[in-house]
Amino acid sequence: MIRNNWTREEIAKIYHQPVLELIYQAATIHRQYNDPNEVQVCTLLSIKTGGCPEDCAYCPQAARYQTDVKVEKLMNTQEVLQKALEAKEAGSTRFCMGAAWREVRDNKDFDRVLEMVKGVSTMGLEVCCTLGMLTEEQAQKLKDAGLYAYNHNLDTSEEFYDDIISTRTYKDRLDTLENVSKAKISVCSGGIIGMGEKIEDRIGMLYTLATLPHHPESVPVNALVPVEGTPLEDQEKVSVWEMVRMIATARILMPKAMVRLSAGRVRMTVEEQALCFMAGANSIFAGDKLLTTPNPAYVADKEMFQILNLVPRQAYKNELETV
Ligand code: SAM
Ligand code: DTB
Ligand code: SF4
Repeated sequence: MIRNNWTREEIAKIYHQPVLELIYQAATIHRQYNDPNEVQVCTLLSIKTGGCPEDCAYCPQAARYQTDVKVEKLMNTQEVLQKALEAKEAGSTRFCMGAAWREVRDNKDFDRVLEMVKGVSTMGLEVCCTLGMLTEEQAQKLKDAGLYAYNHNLDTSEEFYDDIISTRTYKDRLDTLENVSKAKISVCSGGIIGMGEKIEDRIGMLYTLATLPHHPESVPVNALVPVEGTPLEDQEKVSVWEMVRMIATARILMPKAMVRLSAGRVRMTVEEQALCFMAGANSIFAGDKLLTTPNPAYVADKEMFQILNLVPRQAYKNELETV
């Protein structure tokens, strides 16, 4: 049964179970709704890097922090389409283009992004974008160009949000998600752990996601990648058990969502990632770079799929199942 009326108390109870019980419960629910051997392989590309006016404390692309990220203007459409083709040939079924923007503006750059979306969608890949805040009209334009999904993370709980970002509000984030939904674009929204938040904040974020009118179709769970020069550069690594609890709880609350084991895999062993898949994660980002930070190499992930007997998930599977 899919529920949108979870309470924080219920979520806390799920989250705080003995960890093996939690994994078992999540794994059981996972099997009822998804093929547990299937993991979607996605590729990220930063189409416009760095120089962002926002102050997200975790982000190496914020202009105000001194990091190693080199500012680059919006890529050419042809170059992006070439990258998408390479991703497809390497086995990805979803291609996500990220821009270090506060929000989309109605200008030539946006027109170019619409061109990219058109091109990638004709390749049969699930096309996703993450471009910052969107209006309803902009969401509709993206939809018309063939956009399948839009990523816009809540990042953390409403209460902790102000400690991480001051240049926009939690409500702004939720408004963008609503605009995306209204345009009938698949919603991808999750967050980051390891930023110094309390467990209640993790529960708070899951509460907001799981009580939206419709659960996001996709929920990325990121472990903070601490980057030198950002305010969070010295944050300690989160334990794999914290990742597992977060993934398992997301899986139990939102049984049909794609739960994505996102940033942070470079610091995890195959055994640790296996626990995450057991707990209900069913997607990874592949390729040796996320947007600006390192990620495991294709060959390492290929080997992991072989060891764990995982099979890559086909594109648009949800759509195919509902027709
Ligand atoms: N600028 C757009 C925005 O903020 O919505 C899109 C790109 S932004 C880089 C996409 C997401 O990446 C952020 O919401 C955040 O959750 C994640 N992210 C950024 N830096 C990260 C880091 N150092 N570690 C983990 N996740 C990170
Ligand atoms: C998400 O939740 N994680 C991905 C994707 N959505 C866009 C991005 C992770 C970025 C990690 C930091 C970097 O590589 O710049
Ligand atoms: Fe800009 Fe997005 Fe990074 Fe925030 S997360 S600084 S909005 S690129």
